[in-house]
Amino acid sequence: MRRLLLLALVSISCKQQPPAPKASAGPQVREIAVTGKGFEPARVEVTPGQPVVLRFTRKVAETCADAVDVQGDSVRHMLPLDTPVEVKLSAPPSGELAFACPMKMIHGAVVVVAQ
Ligand SMILES: [Cu+2]
Repeated sequence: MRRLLLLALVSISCKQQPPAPKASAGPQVREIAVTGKGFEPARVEVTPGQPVVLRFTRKVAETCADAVDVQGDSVRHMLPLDTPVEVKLSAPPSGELAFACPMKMIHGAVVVVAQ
């Protein structure tokens, strides 16, 4: 009984602490396909201030999204058919980062969500 009570107290005190940043956690990888509908998903959620990898894979030949521009990244990333392309970035403290095809007709966003 005493041990159960102790466990309960430990779990309560753990919940009251602010979430500690996971130092050992790798980047947040988000898979994004380019299909006939555009980017899928068109919105991905990430944790503030953490490294992010957007892994784009173009799955259709007929699309104007054969490359992607990501806000805050000066490099245009070509998207060869069926080839995963990783775009590394750091999530801002809040807000969104837009991404789009070079003509800005097909777009999406990385949305920062506080945990
Ligand atoms: Cu386009």
